[in-house]
Amino acid sequence: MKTVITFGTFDVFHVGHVNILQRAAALGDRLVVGVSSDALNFSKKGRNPIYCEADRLKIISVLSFVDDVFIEESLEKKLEYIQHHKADVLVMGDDWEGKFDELKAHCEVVYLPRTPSISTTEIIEVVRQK
Ligand code: C2G
Repeated sequence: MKTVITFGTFDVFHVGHVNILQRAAALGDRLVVGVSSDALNFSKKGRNPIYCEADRLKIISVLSFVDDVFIEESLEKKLEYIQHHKADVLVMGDDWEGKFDELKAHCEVVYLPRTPSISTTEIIEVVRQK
């Protein structure tokens, strides 16, 4: 049983999120997703997410290719989460390329290319302008 773990805020859920989660799931038998807490998102992006952590967690948890979800409280706790969930592979989007290479001592680390031309930030901008 190969377990894959990935992380993200997944705010205003869109097809780029679907694509990376599907590709992550295809790398193993079981996909576990850490969803950033509202506080972690604020510290990373300097704004509150549109959807609160409970709603973002619920959306990810009902996806057919996701097996388990949890709230990610801190970027520094990646190793703890990997060990707790017995993950064999860490998947991150390539906007994080190189950032988690030190974890290669504990599991496989794979950076997947982002889906072009879609982001939560751009969706928020477009909706604001209407
Ligand atoms: N993503 C993607 N293509 C897009 C947009 C996002 O592949 N067009 C991917 C990102 O690369 C990331 C995942 O979708 O792997 C979630 O994206 P975000 O919600 O923006 O995640 P982020 O806030 O970067 O949180 O511990 C790390 C963080 O929790 C990652």
